[in-house]
Amino acid sequence: EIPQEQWAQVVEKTGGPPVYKKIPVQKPGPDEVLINIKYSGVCHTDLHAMNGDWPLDTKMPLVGGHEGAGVVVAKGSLVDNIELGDHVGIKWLGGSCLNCEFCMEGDEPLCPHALLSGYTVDGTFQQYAIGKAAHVARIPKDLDLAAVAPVLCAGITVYKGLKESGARAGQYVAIVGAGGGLGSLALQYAKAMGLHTIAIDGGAAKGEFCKSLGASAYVDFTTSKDLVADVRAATPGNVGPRGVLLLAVSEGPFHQATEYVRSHGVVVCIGMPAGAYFKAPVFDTVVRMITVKGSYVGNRLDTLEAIEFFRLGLIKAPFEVVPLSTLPEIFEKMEAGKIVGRMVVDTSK
Ligand code: 8ID
Ligand code: ZN
Repeated sequence: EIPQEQWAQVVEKTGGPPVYKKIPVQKPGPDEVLINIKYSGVCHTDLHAMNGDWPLDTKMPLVGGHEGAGVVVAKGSLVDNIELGDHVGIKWLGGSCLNCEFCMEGDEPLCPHALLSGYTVDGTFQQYAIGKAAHVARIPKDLDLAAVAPVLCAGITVYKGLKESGARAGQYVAIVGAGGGLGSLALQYAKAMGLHTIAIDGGAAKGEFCKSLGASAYVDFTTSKDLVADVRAATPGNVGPRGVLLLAVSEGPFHQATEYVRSHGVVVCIGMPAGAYFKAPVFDTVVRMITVKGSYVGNRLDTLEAIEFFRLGLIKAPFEVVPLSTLPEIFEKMEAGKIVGRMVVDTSK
């Protein structure tokens, strides 16, 4: 029984706050499914979207959210590979044309016609969300939907970022913003991939948390007197990490990364602080052969692989489940950098 109306968190103007209210349930188009979202992770991107931080407009009013896990309750006439009752997830990349050069190459996040869940189309901070059948993530039925939700953006993104770093088993990677949502999953994926991690974040609580997730060292940016030296000192021979995953929502760490990354290492930009620029010294970049690159979510195969790591029990990053109605408070805690790991909302409350 699909209701006519449902609860949702709706951003009605840039800057927010989101308004908890009843809105109509949409009907799926021919190539779409309607999903009863049970749980959704809350990503810092949702806060950037509400605040209008980026040079890309959101739809407005907007239902945010792009880490939604739930059950298919209706489908369009062209959908023949998904059944009612299947468990699926809505991720950041809601849809793409599947015909352009980027889609053909498996780079669908780069598709010029990409639909962005919770940004250019309504997302998962509602009880019933629409997903394109070609792009929803398949979730095996025995998985806990609350626990798997953060994998749908944070997990896919950091798994892809670690692959883009080129680091191999036995090598060191620095995870900047390691105590946050993406960071806590990055520590777990890195460990599962055989990589050693140096966690960088602020405060003792996040330090203990990062260590509990397997970080070989923790550097506290709020107390370190020489962060570059401390990060290097955490690698054998003080040469610095092979890869750096920049997940912090702050510009400063981007510049530090080019200083401590190992020569011939790779700096991967993932966090997107508002209005930030990345400045790297040309001399060092050349003579130390440093690579700087961006990494943007992941494709459908990255999605499948990231979920498979989770299914195998290799990813257990802590999360806290709270009612969907409390989203404004989650955003306040996030803004203050006070969330350890990921918050997941239960759409039934
Ligand atoms: O595809 C992508 N590239 C992608 C996908 C998903 C998310 C990018 N993102 C972006 C988000 O939009 C956001 O800008 O990644 C960033 C991190 O998202 P998140 O993990 O959801 O945010 P969080 O949970 O708030 O964690 C951020 C952490 O950074 C730490 C904070 O303490 C927090 O733990 N941090 C900050 I702020 N400044 C720091 C610093 N100077 C820092 N850690 C180390 N050094
Ligand atoms: Zn996200």
